[in-house]
Amino acid sequence: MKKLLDLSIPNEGLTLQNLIDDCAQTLKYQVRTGHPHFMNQLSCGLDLVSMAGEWLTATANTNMFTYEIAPVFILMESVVLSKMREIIGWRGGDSILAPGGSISNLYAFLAARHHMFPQYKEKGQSCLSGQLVMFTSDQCHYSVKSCAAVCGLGTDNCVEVPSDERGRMIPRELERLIVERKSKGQIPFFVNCTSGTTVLGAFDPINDIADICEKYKLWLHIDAAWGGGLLLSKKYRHPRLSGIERADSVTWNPHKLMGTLLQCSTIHFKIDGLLLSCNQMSADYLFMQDKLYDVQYDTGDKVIQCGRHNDIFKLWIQFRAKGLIGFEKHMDHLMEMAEYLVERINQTSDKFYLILEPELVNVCFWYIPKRLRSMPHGPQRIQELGKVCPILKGKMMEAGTLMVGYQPDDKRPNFFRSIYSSAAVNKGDVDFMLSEMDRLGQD
Ligand code: ABU
Repeated sequence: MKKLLDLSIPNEGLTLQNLIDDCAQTLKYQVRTGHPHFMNQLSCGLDLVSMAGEWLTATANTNMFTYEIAPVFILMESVVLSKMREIIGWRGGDSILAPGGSISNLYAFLAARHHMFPQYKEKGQSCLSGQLVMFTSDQCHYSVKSCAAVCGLGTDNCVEVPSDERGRMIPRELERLIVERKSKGQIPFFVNCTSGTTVLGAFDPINDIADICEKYKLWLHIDAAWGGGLLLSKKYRHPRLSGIERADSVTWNPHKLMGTLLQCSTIHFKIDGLLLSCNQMSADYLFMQDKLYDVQYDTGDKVIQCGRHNDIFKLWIQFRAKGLIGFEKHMDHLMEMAEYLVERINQTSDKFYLILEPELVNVCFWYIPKRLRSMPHGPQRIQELGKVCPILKGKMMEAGTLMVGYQPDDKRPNFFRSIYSSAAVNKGDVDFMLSEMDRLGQD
């Protein structure tokens, strides 16, 4: 790529034609993540309405910290986030758009600590009588553990709770580990429950985890960055997200299942006012209290950033275009495509091996090349199937016809994980994926 591209910075500015050529080169060599045969990441596809929204956003080119320079967008944010909280099952509360799910999870951590130990903001560690401890499943997104590193707990105090064979947190293990840490004089305060794990797409059992949080008075955060979109589907919301209204905070990324353009991540709180009291620094050059308007609309003082990108217009315009009914159809379509893939894998079980029945659009499987088809399925074949994944993925990338991700987990060597989060994917694309993998993987 370095040989193909001229990325140098010239002394003198280039001509318009040069710039147009630069644009063409850039798109020519960039991976087409909007193509229905891109199934590599949780965010796939290109929603045209949301893309138009991004263009308008760029044209307006404003900062989201004060109402005075972003009045329409600030009001839009308030309406959309309030609707999302209503869909979660809350009345009231507060929310903010953050730069990605990891930062949304960090906001949850900060708000939880502030709520439980309000003096922490001013006094830091000295206000605590022991070591704070947080809990999450061993399948969670790595950003949860990163909160422990970034916020001074240390990753040893982010306790990994074992999960079952489907990748769901085991509640009795959570309780055992809470009791164990308490008996050491430590202070459990935060539990992260994942709704849609990154690799297997598993949903931790919310109600069982919420019962434990209530019993031990712990903050319940739900990382539904990935699975949150299913809140919009009556058919698929339950039982996966049943009990979500019991959470104290919820991360939900529209840039994943909802297909909003990157990036668009939301964090929601049941308690209103917490974001402000936790993060407010009252910078007097931005957040003057004697302004013409109601200064609660200056959202900049609720966040740990100063400048904040406008991520709302592309989501709002998408909601306007689809309506809640359109989004429900979108979710049902994605789930139906994943179900169709499972059906096709089961029909061609000589060539493909389904690892588990998915709860979400993550379908995890192995491709079985000819030489391994007669070998009995067991540890030896699994090792060999794991070795096939990087080779076959390399062939996909060289051919430029398909992109499907692979990874190992704690129970198995490499396996493929295909993702349907693009509304453009249809049954023909699912069939193509299987036939193309078979074509490229023949030898
Ligand atoms: N934030 C998780 C994204 C990982 C993925 O797209 O596979």
